[in-house]
Amino acid sequence: MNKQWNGLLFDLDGVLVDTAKYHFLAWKQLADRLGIPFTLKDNERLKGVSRMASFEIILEIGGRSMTQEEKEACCAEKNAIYVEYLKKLREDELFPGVRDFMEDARKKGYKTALGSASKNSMMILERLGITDLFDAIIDGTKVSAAKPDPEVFTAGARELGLRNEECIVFEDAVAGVEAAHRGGMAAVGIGTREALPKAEIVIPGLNGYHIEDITRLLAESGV
Ligand code: B16
Ligand code: MG
Repeated sequence: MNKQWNGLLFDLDGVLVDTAKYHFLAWKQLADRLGIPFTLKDNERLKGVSRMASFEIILEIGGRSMTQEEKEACCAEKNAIYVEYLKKLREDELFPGVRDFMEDARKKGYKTALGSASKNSMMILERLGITDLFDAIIDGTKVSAAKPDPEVFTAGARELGLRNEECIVFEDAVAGVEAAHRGGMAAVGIGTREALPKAEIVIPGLNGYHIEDITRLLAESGV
């Protein structure tokens, strides 16, 4: 018998919208000021990683060290720049097919939650006009442990009133796939198999998919 899935947990950046490009522009502006070389390739290492952990990677690239106070000031400086970009985020930046996929799944009885590291999640959902597509919103302001710790997803399942095993996680980052597995959930990778070797299944994006396609692919993969 096929497994009964009841909850869908969505990462934000890289699954619903590309905010990574704005994170990059903001980090780049800070890195330039600090005289640290920072490239788009370096930015890949920051995906799914918390704000402070991202800055620590940038300091490591520059071979620099700072006091905790200085690091916090730099993170605040970067966030202020990032928020200015978010103020200009448009509804049409929502990835294609996301709204249809989620509305369809919700009509079919699935519960939905956000599971994002971003402390700016609420603002992003509001700018995209999709806040009401979620039964629960778990973001960086609500959890203390960052992915690959499963907290952001297990808190989502709990708020939906579901067991972890009933939930499917949609993730674009390796740390997020690991978080899903550590929480006892199945992971649908958004991206390429090369980038997400451990996800149960990988699709390029939600566009054109229905929830039945996902549960069928999961069943075929042996979950
Ligand atoms: P903030 P996700 C993550 O979002 C981003 O991928 C990551 O690059 C960022 O550092 C992190 O959120 C924290 O974001 O600075 O807005 O709190 O992929 O977990 O949705
Ligand atoms: Mg992500």
